[in-house]
Amino acid sequence: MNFQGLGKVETADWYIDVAFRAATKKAGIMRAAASGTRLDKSKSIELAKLTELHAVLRKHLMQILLSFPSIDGLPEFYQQLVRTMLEYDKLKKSLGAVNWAVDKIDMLHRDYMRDLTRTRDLTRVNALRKEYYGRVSSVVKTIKEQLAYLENSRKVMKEFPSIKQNMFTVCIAGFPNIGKTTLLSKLTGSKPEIAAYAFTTKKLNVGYLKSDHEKVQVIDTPGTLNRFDKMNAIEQQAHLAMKYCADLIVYIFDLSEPFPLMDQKKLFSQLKHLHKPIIVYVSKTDLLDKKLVASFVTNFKENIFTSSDKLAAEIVKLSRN
Ligand SMILES: Nc1nc2c(ncn2[C@@H]2O[C@H](COP(=O)(O)OP(=O)(O)OP(=O)(O)O)[C@@H](O)[C@H]2O)c(=O)[nH]1
Ligand SMILES: [Mg+2]
Repeated sequence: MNFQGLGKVETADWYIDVAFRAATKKAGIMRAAASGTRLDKSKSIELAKLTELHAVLRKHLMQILLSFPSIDGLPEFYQQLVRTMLEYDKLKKSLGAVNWAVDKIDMLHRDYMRDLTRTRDLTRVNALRKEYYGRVSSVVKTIKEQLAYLENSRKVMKEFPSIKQNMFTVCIAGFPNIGKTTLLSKLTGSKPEIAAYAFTTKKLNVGYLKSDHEKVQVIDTPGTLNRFDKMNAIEQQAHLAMKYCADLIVYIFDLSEPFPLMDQKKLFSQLKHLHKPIIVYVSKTDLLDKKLVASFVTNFKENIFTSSDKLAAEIVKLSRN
C-alpha cells in the first residue's frame, strides 16, 4: 500500500478560477470561428463555455475521488491508521461531498445546456450564462471546508508507511532508545535515522531481510512506553503495526537500562496480550558485562538472541514455517 502518489487537493477558489479561465479561453477561440446570426453566434459561444467549464471542473473533482483510496476497502491496518491519525467520518463525508458536487454540476450542466439551446432570446442567453456561473461557483464553494480537510488528510496520509500486506512481517518493539532502529539496520541494511536520544524514530521504518528465496518485511516501530491507556499517536502507530501487520514480534531488552528493567519486562508482558509469537533480542551486548548478559539469558525463560546474525537466521526459519 502506498499513499505517496495522492494528488494535491486545491482550494475551492483555485478550482473555480482554473475552470473559469479555461471557459474564457474557449470563448476566445469560439468567437473567432462562430458564424450565423448574433443569436446563433452568442449561443454557440456560451454553449462552448458552459461545456468547457463543466469539463474542467469535473475532471479536477474526479481526480480527487480517483486519487483517494476507498477508505472501507483499505486493509485493516490502514483503516485503523486513518482512524488514529484522522477523523474517519469527516474524511468519508468530505469525499462524499466531492461526489455530491460532481453530481450537482452534472445536473446544472444538463439543465442549462437544454435551456440555452432552446432560447430564442439574446438577453436570456447572457442571463442564463450568469446564472449558471453563479450556481456552479456556489456548488464548489459549498464544499470549501471539505476540500481543505481532504488536503489536510492527504498530507497526513502521505506520511503513512508503505507496508506490504502479503509478506511475512516482523515488528521490532521495545522502549525508546534501546537500539530498535540499529537492529533494523543490521537485519535489513536500511539506513533510517539512529541517534543517542529517545524518540528518534517518529514513524514506522520498513526494511527487507533477504534470504535465498524469500523476503521478510521488518518494521521498526517508534519506542513505546508501557502505558497502553494513554498512548500518543506515534505509540498508537507502533501498536497498530504489531496488532495488524506482525507475524512475529522481536522484543528488545536493553540491559544498560536507559529504562528500568522492571518496566521493560512489564511492556514485554503487555505485548504478550497481542497473542503473536515473540522472540527476544538483547541489544548493546558489546557494552555490557558478559556475566550480566549470561545471567539474564539463563533466568529469562524465553527464546533469546544476543547476536543479530543468529536472530536473522531464526527469523528466516520462522518465516518458512
Ligand atoms: N554500542 C552499541 N550501541 C548501540 C547498539 N544499538 C544501539 N546503540 C546506540 O543506542 C542509541 C539508540 O539507538 P537507536 O537504534 O536509535 O534506538 P531506538 O530504539 O531506535 O530509539 P528510538 O527510535 O528513539 O525509540 C544510538 O546511539 C545507537 O548507536 C549496540 O548494539 N551497541
Ligand atoms: Mg528508532
